[in-house]
Amino acid sequence: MVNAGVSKHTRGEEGQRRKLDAQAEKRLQELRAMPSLKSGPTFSEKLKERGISRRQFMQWAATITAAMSLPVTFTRRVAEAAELLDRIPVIYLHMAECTGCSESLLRTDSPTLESLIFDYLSLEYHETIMAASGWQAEENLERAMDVHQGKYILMVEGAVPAGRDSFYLTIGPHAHTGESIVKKAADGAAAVIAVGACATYGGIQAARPNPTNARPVSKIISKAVINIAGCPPSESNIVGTILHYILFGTLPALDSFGRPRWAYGMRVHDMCERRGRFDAGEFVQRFGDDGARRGYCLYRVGCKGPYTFNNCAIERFNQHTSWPVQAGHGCIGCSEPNFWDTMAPYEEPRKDHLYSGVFGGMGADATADKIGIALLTATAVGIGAHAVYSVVQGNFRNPKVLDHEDETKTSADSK
Ligand code: FSX
Ligand code: SF4
Ligand code: F3S
Repeated sequence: MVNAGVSKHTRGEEGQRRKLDAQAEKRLQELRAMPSLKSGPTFSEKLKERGISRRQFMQWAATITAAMSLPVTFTRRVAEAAELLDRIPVIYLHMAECTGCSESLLRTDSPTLESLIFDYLSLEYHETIMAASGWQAEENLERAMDVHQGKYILMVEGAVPAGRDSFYLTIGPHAHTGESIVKKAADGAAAVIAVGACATYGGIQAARPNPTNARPVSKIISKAVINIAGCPPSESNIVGTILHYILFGTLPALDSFGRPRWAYGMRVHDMCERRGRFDAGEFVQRFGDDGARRGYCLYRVGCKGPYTFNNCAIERFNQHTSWPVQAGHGCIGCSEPNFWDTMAPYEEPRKDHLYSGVFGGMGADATADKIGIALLTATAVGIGAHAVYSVVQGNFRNPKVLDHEDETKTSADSK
């Protein structure tokens, strides 16, 4: 009986894999038939220029394939999708933000494959890196929206200040408002991606008292928005999301806060290298104490990893070298809605917060202080094996991004 059940399940998984494979192959065929939108070196030439071997590139493709919860057999397709990135135009807008999201991707002393891939994208408009300014820049944006109507990916970094009278944040010589630019650009977009905490949930601009009435992109437009959360998000999550769209031509599976499940499906706490310390009850009591030197858990000095969903413990930042907890500070919950308000104070535990949807409503502090390994390791169940089932999204509506009246909730509550 058990064997019959397993084989039925395996057959279902195999059928799902074949369906995805066929979807990816159909999409790749369409992309191959499209002309390159870029002049200059080909992808292979760019790899060579930067001293990256084909083997290194394929290793990277295998890693990002696994990160996206795709079966390893998709590696070749993911690699080809990267090589065909220059077929899909991208318009990248900046609203109210610090540009840290672009910096996360671009400012490395030895460029990663992620930054090479970003460079290879057909970026039709990106204020930080384009040469044009003033009238010419505005014309470039208008032309890109016109020529690529209905085909481009719109990426937006930053919150959209809607003001009290919709006249905050004007950009360019015609003083168009940020809000009107985002709306117009979203109208002609094939897909809309919000990059970073500000574009996804409002970020620091929307923190109390939110003087400019800053809004997330999903509250400005009615189209579905893919939210790449984080302040900033990692280069892998930005590039992986673009690659996923290029490969399948559809939205990835999203959680209830619009985040791709492959990147934000797991709690920081469940992938943290200090988790053994947490389970053993070994906590840093003060920054700089002996526990800090020994790499103990940072929960008591405010780590919000137990409430936060992101893959940063695995993907890391700065060419995958480190992440906040590794550097010795707790997670501040930067990929969660309204985290500037909901996760403060950042260097103290949130004593009042309960996991209403996790561990049967058990309090996080009770978990940290009293609960042992058995309960906590149960959360690891469900990673990987069935992830292929949910890599692409069916119907999707923008999530209800929390307003301040809801702000005591985090996404841990809705899991
Ligand atoms: Fe926001 Fe991006 Fe934080 Fe900054 O621009 S997500 S403030 S790191 O960079 O939008
Ligand atoms: Fe890691 Fe923070 Fe969880 Fe401790 S509380 S195990 S430092 S994520
Ligand atoms: Fe952000 Fe926490 Fe990761 S602060 S980068 S979600 S460790």
